[in-house]
Amino acid sequence: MNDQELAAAALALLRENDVGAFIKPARLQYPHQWNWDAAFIAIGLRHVDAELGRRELRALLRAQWRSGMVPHIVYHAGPSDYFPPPDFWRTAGLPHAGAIPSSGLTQPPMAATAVRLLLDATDDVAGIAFARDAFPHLLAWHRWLHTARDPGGTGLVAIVHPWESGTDNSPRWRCPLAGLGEPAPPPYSRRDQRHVPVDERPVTDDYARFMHLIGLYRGWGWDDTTLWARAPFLVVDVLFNAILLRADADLAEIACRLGQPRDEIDGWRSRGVTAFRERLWDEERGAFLDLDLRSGRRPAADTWATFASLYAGVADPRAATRMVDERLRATGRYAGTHYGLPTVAIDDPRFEPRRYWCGPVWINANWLVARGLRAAGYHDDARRIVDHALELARLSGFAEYYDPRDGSACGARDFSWSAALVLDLLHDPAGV
Ligand code: 2M8
Repeated sequence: MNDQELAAAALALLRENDVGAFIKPARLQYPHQWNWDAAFIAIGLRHVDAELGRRELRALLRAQWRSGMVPHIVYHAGPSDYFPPPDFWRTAGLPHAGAIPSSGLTQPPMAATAVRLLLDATDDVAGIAFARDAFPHLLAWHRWLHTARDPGGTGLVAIVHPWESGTDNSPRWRCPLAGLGEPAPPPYSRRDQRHVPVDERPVTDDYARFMHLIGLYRGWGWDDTTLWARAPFLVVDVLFNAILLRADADLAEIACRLGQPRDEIDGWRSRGVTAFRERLWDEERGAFLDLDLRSGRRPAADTWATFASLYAGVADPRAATRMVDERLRATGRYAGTHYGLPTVAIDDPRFEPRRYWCGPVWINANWLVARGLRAAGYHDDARRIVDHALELARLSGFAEYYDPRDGSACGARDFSWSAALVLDLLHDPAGV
């Protein structure tokens, strides 16, 4: 398949997954709208159908809560056969919630970056009008993140559930989840293993803990102050904060282009960058690591999240060199599998090549890390990771994730952000 055919197949998949109001992440597995999926989808669409990309983000931002939070799942068309259904969350009617049924959690804030990239691609009248409409929503969301999730103004925000990280069952969450003790979830019945093999999805115990946390939080009415004070899972996630810091920079750029003040946003970013370097770098391990605010511990697992610091532009040259030399290029760690970039180091005892966020290659991870490497001057490494993403799509289609040993497809087979980001990589190789 040449580049043109691959791009055509990617666009065709996005059109197939278009349900009218938004593009679903996958045909059977994910029938609703997800937060960071919407941003990745818009990023790819900016090259071929910017208006469809804008529609995607408009639909997401319509679901914003009165508090400013933008939820992680939006049920535009009510329930489906996806679990959890909208009423499981008990968010309806809450004074700080939004008008559209949604989950009570958020997800990595990619949307400001998507709006900025859309604006870069199309700064015509429609493009500017869209950015002008989106800006106050994005500002309110970032403000919510920097206050409700960082009440002390430390510069780093915390997540309250693994689903907020987007990397749901990453081994990074083993310790904080173990800290919950024996899970006591509300009654539930999983439906995520009907279309995807069981060993490619989160294990039963992880899922019980995910539900346990939702049960607690819905009992607290998703109140931000209570969550901050009592959530048993409260973690400063390296990946989430890296995405936020990059998005803060993009939001400041949007403000500038729209003639809006940017001081508040610049303040978030500069506090965040300093805190990220001071509090998340682990000198002994040579990596940026999450911080569990309840136990004060760092994860034992070695995952791709450390490389997100390059994407955020927060890793100084010394940290970047260590991460690249000791990890990214090290055979048996992140190098040496047939296809990169594994999401967990191969020599980590928690590495599982086909299980979801425990090791498989994900196109969005490659996209983020390649952009970061490029920005830090590692052009050849960036190119290698981009080439792997494109090869995987050619070999196994737009899968949700891929086995790094042989490139075979895992998870859902018709996954929108894989298609959208392949489109982006094909159209904007210089972007990475
Ligand atoms: C996955 O998460 C959902 C729950 O939010 C699930 O497993 O049902 C994650 O990969 C997440 O990052 C992604 O946004 C979502 C939809 O693609 O699926």
